[in-house]
Amino acid sequence: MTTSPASSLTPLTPDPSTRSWWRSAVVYQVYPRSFADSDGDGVGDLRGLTSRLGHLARLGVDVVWLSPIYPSPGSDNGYDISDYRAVDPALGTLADFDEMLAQAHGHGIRVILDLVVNHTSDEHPWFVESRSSRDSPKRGWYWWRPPRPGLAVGEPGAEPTNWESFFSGPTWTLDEATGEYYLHLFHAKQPDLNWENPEVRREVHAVMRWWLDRGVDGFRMDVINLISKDPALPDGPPNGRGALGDGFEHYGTGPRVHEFLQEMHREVFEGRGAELLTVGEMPGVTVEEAARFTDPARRELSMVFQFEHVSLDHGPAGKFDPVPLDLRDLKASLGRWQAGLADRGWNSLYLCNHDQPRAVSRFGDAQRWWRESATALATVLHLHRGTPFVYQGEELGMTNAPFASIASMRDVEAVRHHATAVALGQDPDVVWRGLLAMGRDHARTPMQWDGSPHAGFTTGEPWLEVNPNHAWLNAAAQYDDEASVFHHYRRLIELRHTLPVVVDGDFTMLVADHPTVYAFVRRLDDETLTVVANLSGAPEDVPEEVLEAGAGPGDMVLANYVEPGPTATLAPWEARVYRAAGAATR
Ligand code: TEU
Repeated sequence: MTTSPASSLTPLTPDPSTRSWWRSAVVYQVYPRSFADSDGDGVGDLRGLTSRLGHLARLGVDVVWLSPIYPSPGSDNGYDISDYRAVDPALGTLADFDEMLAQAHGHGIRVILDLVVNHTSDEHPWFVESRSSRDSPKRGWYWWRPPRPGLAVGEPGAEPTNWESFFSGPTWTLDEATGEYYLHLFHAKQPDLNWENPEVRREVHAVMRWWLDRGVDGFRMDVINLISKDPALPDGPPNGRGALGDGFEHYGTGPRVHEFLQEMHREVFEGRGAELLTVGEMPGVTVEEAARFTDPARRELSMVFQFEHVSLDHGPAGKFDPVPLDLRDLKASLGRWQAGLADRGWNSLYLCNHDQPRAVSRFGDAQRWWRESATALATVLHLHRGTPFVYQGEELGMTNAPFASIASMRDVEAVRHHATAVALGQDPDVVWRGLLAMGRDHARTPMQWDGSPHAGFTTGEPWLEVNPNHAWLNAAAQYDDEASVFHHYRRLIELRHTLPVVVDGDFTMLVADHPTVYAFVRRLDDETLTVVANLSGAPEDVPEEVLEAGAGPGDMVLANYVEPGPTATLAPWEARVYRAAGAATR
């Protein structure tokens, strides 16, 4: 674990002059409203985060990514911003932010902010002015269009395109006062900014510089591959839900997105001395496109969040129609991304975040093999080539929550999906089961600090129910247990900070067709790291290919079982990491 005074946030790589520091970093995502509440209003805040920085320092993470902290009406829990240069009063003040930043830097932890600039809140002054009249100077800051030719304002199907929103329903809402529709790929309270307009780009750059001047170390950019739309706004293919269609090909990684990001790099990132961490969240991005976005020579982004591996268990009707995940599909997907960015670009590595169910519930066995599966999954993910992201509570093995009904969920995506699906005649029980498996609220239940009421998250009434299993599943219960999920994550992070092969080693997938064993080799010079994990609830033999590759003769540098079994077999959800230096084992 590396802690350094604020003044010397030195890169962690051996050769800081030529390498990007974030290649050896581990990022921890904080969802502020659910992390730690300091004033008893039931909502997490910045002072609460500051009071818990010691937890992050003990874990050994290098960067904190804060989900949005700006003023917001909260229609999408802060991903609908109404003022880019302030802190939401529910989360604190700019002074609280400055204090948190100084203390994080004091721990040697960098801070990146979530930048949501594909859209604003409809309560942002920019949109209020834009909607005020067709002649508003800010009319061109958003996407406004008249009804589809031949149809009257408000007539069904009069929306300018047939695109369906990520949050159900059309992506256009009629503004009665001006008789035009405005575009919102997400909620109607999240109007899309018009990035074709240079005034918009200039103001976004100014906002970014304002935070960087305050000491921020970079940004995670929300759906940044959606900012360039096909200006012709064509319809997409019908998607079977009424008159709606899939417009993704017309706004996903659109015609000018690389131009906009290279302009952002020139206008905001260059000439800042210390290298920034910039992470582009990119629904639907392909590995080929990601290589272009993250190729350092193109001066766009450090890395991207891709969605391929977290869409493998989506059924024919999408995310809320989950199907069992075949491990071979996961290995093929992650292996493809390892190969695709091996020589150009860089991977981010994640299994959960504020938009995904809890990893141990989704990919592991939270009932029978909770600790073993949480730590096995972490071992596999963290030893891939790329920058790992730990979502708050993942380091404790936090699980999905036992929500009783849609009434106990808060997420706009879930609430709208439930209403839309039931209105379309789908079986409410089936709809609910999909939400209970894949709803985003699972990741937003309050952080479980201890076994006290509300898990030590708040002294008030939490904004979202605390998972009852906090009674035993909490940070305090794990700090003194060296075999805990927390300490396994700490050891994984330590491994990344001490073994160059973890950061710079190549990647070779092994036994790609094995249905339950996940194994791969990392090699750097004459050093070999062999990772093997049994991602099932039944004992498995270690495949011969894996034994030969290095699972066995080398030193076992990490195991998730306190008493690892015999070399040739793996217990349920058992993971091991072997290191062989000197003559390559194969
Ligand atoms: O998420 C974009 C996104 O693709 C996810 O919302 C995902 O598609 C969604 O959960 C449906 O499966 C970003 C933020 O991470 C998310 O929290 C916001 O709701 C969204 O953008 C709009 O800002």
